[in-house]
Amino acid sequence: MYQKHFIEEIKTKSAELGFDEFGITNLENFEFNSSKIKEFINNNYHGEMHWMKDKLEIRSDPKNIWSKAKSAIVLGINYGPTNNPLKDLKKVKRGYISIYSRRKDYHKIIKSKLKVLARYIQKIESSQVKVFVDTAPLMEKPLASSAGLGWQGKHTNLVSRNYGSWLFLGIILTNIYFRNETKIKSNCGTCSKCIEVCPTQAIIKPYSLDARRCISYLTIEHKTHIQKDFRKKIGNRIFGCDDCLAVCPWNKFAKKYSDIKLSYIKKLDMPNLKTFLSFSENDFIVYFIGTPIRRLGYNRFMRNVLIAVANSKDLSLIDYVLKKLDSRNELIRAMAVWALFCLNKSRFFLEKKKRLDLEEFYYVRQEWLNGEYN
Ligand code: B12
Ligand code: SF4
Repeated sequence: MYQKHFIEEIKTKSAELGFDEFGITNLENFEFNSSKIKEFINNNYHGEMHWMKDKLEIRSDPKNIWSKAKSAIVLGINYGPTNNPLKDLKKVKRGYISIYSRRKDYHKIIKSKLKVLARYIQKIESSQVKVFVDTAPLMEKPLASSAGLGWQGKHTNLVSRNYGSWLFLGIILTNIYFRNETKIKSNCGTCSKCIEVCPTQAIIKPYSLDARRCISYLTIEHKTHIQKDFRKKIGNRIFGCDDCLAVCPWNKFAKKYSDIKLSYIKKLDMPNLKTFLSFSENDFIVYFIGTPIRRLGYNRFMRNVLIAVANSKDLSLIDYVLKKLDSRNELIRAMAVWALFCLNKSRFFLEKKKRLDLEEFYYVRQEWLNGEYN
């Protein structure tokens, strides 16, 4: 009875702080998830995210990150968009930034709220707590599912009855033992919209994502060249992808308003590709300061912009692309070659004559050489 009252108090405080979803789970019965993450790593689905492999043992059981942990208090914040983001993908002269990143970095906002809630819990009951958002080796989605916030959809993200697929997650681990609240069973049924919509077929079967194929991974985590097969499918997406979330029928029940929307940054809502092409490294830093895009770094950002430019069919961008052929960074140079090839073949061959013999870098040379066969 006491525990029920205690949980109600934490729930009320979490709502006051702006959290939309709340649940508690103890850390028992995690074996299924441990075996699945091992399978994920064995299949190399993590690609260049070596930190996932390096911390596999810790990540595979929440008790490994903190041996005293007995339960997880799981919080969710709705970041559902007011419009259907799939429509933005048709605006090919503009860059698509995924919905979660069109705002101040959510990590900081959620972490500060978690800390306030953690201190509140400690005031009620003397206990130890640790807070986590995203970056620690902890499997947040399975914890959210077992705390009753929703279920892991076939796209692998957590789906909530109240907010659909648009929820950020945050975790407080505590040494207090809680009995488990009711877990929600999967409500995906026969639906497979997220699997079908994925442009790169990254969801290779229900509940299983090969991150190496995921546009979110390719544009955010992948540090080197992006394979040619994926470039057209990336379209105008320059940071992340929302297709599998946006198509989920459970979004129609999603409530729209959330506290985190207060930090929405209007200029990140479908900005012009032309503006970005003329950015210097310093312009990039100033423009994206305090947003998740800043962490991408200038070179990868420009790599992504040039892929979107290649797909834009906007011939007015050619002069900007030509300038990028002189970039000192080979990642940028390579994608400038590709963009030129896509926008204007005759100019491509003209530039190739002048530049190929002078080019030292293997990947850039490949772009000049392979262009002919596309
Ligand atoms: C690595 C990572 C990525 C990688 C890999 C994604 C992935 N699906 O693994 C990449 C870069 C691709 C990525 C992309 C995105 N991410 Co991300 N990411 C993470 C991170 C850091 C770890 C995820 C992880 O552990 N993956 C490993 C796999 C093996 O675990 P899993 O996905 O839970 O897999 C389970 C299922 O496969 C399941 N399973 C397998 N078979 C079966 C069968 C059945 C029947 C069932 C029920 C389950 C099941 O078992 C596995 C273990 O439970 C988390 C934060 C965190 N610390 O947890 C954020 C996190 C998952 N990302 C998040 C977000 C928002 C995104 C993006 C939407 C961002 C964007 N717009 O671009 C996309 C979504 C892409 C997608 N469809 O997953 C949110 C998701 C919130 C939510 N509502 O679920 C998180 C939780 C961050 C946060 N704190 O809010 N991400
Ligand atoms: S789109 Fe369909 S299959 Fe995918 S998560 Fe939503 S309900 Fe489940």
